[in-house]
Amino acid sequence: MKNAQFAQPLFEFSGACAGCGETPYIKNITQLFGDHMMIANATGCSSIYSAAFPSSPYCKDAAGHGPAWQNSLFEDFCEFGLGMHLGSDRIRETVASLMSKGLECEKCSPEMKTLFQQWLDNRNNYNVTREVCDKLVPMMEACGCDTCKSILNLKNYIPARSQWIFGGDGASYDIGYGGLDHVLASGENVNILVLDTEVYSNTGGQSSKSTPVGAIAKFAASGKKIRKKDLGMMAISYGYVYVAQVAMGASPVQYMNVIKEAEAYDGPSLIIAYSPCINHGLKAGMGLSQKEEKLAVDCGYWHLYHYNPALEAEGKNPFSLDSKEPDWSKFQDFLKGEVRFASLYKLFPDQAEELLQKTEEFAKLRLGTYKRLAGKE
Ligand SMILES: Cc1ncc(C[n+]2csc(CCOP(=O)(O)OP(=O)(O)O)c2C)c(N)n1
Repeated sequence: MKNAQFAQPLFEFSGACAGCGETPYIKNITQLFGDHMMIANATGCSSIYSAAFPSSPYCKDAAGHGPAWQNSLFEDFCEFGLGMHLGSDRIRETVASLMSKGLECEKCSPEMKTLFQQWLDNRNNYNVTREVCDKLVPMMEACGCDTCKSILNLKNYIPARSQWIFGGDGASYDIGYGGLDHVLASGENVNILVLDTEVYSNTGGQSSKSTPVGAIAKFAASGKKIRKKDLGMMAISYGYVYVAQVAMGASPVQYMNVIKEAEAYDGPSLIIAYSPCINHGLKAGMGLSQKEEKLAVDCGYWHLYHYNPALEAEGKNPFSLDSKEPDWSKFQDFLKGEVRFASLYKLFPDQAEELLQKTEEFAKLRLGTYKRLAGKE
């Protein structure tokens, strides 16, 4: 985690609220993969702070490499990302057939042929393909044969790409869910990051299926009455989707491991990232939003886990519960530290206690499910 902070972020100076829980996840992902990332962004806070005209926080490094970013609709962001991925994959197929042709070419040098072969053997490996690209491009320019000219027309597709899809919980759990499910089911190698603020943040905090029971939100003015949807569990049911729940402020190491593993997994990944938001009304202030993530995990409000389908093939349990046994005695205090829960005591004093006990009860039920999956119960 510490070393990663020496890498240049390719997401900087965003227009997000101070203390936003979403942006640190994005900043960190660009430190790891920014120079070869493509991002499809759902409409929501993350599209607004990323495209507040006339500037964008996405930038490039000294070599001119940086994330390619575009915003799509709320309801089709995952399909949009899948399209980006399939489009570049199709073009890279053409690069592959041209490189194979180059192997037979009389004009291409033996050194170039070694590089063509190296690319064909490692075409999804960014480091190898970037190195091959840097060496090959001047050689192909010098060679000038028809095959080299055709490859040079597609030179931006020589290095492997990392496809990301960003969206909030409103997009992921609700309005874009059909598409998210479809894209997960496709088995394609895309990484979906859900910036989970448990409300529709950008439009002022409407209730989503991620809003937990007891939380006050728009359309749930007296506190939400039913429990939160478990998006991760739904995705796990496929058995071939890498799924994780993270909270950077609670465990930066778990977050870092998950992000690297999810990106490396050759299939769909879904990372659900707990993101404190101004809509939560943190009594400690947004300056302590990372600490709030830790409090959420310590008291059992949020749980950390990852499900790596690759482990199943090795005969291991693919599900790992990464957070420690919570201290449930801190749960109600945690709720009292956020206006979205605490104001129930003022507005609906006769119902507050019962509803907020349900918040705790459902958090316990969720953890029970995770423990059973982890083989800890
Ligand atoms: C189909 C559709 N409905 C509503 C909107 C208006 N809208 C734009 S952003 C947004 C909230 C997004 O919430 P979420 O996905 O949770 O992301 P967050 O803002 O919390 O990061 C809404 C409702 C829209 N753009 N498209």
